[in-house]
Amino acid sequence: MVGFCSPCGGRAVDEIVVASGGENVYEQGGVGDVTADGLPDVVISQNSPSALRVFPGDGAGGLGTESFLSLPGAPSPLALFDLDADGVADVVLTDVAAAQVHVVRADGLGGLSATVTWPTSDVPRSIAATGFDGDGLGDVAVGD
Ligand SMILES: [Ca+2]
Ligand SMILES: [Ca+2]
Repeated sequence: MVGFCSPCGGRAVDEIVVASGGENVYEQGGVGDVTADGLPDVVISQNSPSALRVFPGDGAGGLGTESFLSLPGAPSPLALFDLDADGVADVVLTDVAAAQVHVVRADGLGGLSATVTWPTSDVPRSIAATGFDGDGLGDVAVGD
């Protein structure tokens, strides 16, 4: 199916449908290169069961075999940025059930590992990751 992307100036884009597989509840998606092949990948948070799913882009409009990482709580909004400066996008996710943020490191080969969890002062409802202060290190902002 072809759709039209308003933020892309109305260019035609292909629509890719990722089947939920029944009882899975997808929360939010993002795009970034977590497989370090120069091609964008689709990243989806899922909170029933709680997990992060990564579908590698094939560069031709399709998606390859997914990587799956079980996470505690209820992962919801996510953001992608290379937080450890290894050239591979990493994923940060809010956990609305436990009021915390998970950092998931991608190894660039399809592997995912939850490396750090930070508590938040309230239920995190939005998240952004980039280099905010120009020191060369990734920063994370969380909104409640
Ligand atoms: Ca990729
Ligand atoms: Ca990285």
